[in-house]
Amino acid sequence: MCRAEAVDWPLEAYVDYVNNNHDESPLYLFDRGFADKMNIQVGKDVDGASYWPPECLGEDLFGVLGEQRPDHRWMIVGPARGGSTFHKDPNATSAWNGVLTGSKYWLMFPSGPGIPPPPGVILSEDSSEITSPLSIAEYLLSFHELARQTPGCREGICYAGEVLHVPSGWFHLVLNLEESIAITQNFVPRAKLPDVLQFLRDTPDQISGFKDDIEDAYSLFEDRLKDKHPEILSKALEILDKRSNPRAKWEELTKADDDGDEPGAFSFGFGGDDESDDED
Ligand SMILES: O=C(O)CCC(=O)C(=O)O
Ligand SMILES: [Fe+2]
Repeated sequence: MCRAEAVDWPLEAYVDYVNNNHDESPLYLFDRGFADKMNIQVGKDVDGASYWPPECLGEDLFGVLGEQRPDHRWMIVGPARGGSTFHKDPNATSAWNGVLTGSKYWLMFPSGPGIPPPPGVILSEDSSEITSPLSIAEYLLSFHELARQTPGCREGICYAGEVLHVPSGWFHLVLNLEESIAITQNFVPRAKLPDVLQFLRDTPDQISGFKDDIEDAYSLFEDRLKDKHPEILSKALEILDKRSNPRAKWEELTKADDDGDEPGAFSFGFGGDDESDDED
């Protein structure tokens, strides 16, 4: 059986559907259990592994959660015209998406404080809901031109053998240009740890993909990091602290330095140990 949207189908039935449908928005297969079902081993150090995450993307700090990590990998299969409407990936994770067969068109926008959502995408007040009532085809017909002229817009096509990085927080829309099979995996790189911690801590009602018995994902993640990567954790918490308390950042920039300036004397924070590595 495989999972296509809300329905479990025998794989043959889905393949039959892919080969014979003319739907404008075809059902998309998104199966998180594919590795077990197909007996595929994943991971560079795993015997007989079929694939592993691209090493250039760095570590995956959700790895500290072991079996308790939220859902993080999917096989994605669908016919031409299928795809994903605008969304951000869950829990402020980053992702990579490797195309095995076919090709996909990507339309992406960075996000950050003060950056509005892409044209035609409306967020609820707390940003928890994305209202994009249009199908991919309707979106592209009505908003594609405007989207392409919007600052920050990135677009491109990935063909078989190519892998795309989706940075944490970026909006993306994906369209299969032909029948495609892809594998995607979500991860937490060090540079985005503050974002993930902030998401888990401040928007617990938006957390998704954890098993039901995990009630406090933030504390679980923080405890595991404290145990396994205490320095990475404390650096991330320091960045978070400055974000939630801009005054602390200002005081750091203006505090007396060690070479005898008067307390309160202004000094520029160049070369300081600030958020400068909170970037990709
Ligand atoms: O349709 C695709 O391949 C993109 C999937 C995606 O964005 C996701 O899994 O979050
Ligand atoms: Fe995504």
